[in-house]
Amino acid sequence: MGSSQSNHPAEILLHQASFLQSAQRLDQCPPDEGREVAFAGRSNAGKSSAINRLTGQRSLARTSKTPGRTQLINFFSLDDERRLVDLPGYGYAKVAKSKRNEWQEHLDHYLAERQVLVGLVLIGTSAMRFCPMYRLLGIQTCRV
Ligand SMILES: Nc1nc2c(ncn2[C@@H]2O[C@H](COP(=O)(O)OP(=O)(O)OP(=O)(O)O)[C@@H](O)[C@H]2O)c(=O)[nH]1
Ligand SMILES: [Mg+2]
Repeated sequence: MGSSQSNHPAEILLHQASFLQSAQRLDQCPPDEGREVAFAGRSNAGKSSAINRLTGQRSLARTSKTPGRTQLINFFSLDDERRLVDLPGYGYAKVAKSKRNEWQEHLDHYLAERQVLVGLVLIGTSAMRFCPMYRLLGIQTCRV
């Protein structure tokens, strides 16, 4: 991904992303209408950084060296009906176990119930590419 501007429609759309809202639970999410692509992966995998890179906005999604930075479900509007979603990580995070379990439960609900979730980008290390489970599930992997 280069940093130069292009006139590609997808890039124009991504670059106009703006923060919409955060939600702790499914019932606090925006109306279940339109389309969403969410970014998931382990804590500290680089989910928020990937959103910033894609949208060309350095601090749109908050990032940190400390695992467990994103604790809410964060929505970013691309236009009236399309959104990107920054999810809390799963696994290790530098927060109390009870709190972590709580947000993992909300995350599971979002993934299982959200009707407008049309895409899920899994951010991880290159080892993921060779995981038989992903191949079995038909999940496409790529290196960026
Ligand atoms: N070397 C390297 N570091 C990265 C990359 N992407 C993100 N980081 C760094 O990894 C750390 C975590 O990045 P985040 O984007 O906050 O990760 P996250 O998956 O959103 O983390 P949580 O919100 O805590 O789940 C930050 O210090 C980033 O600067 C990458 O591609 N390469
Ligand atoms: Mg994050």
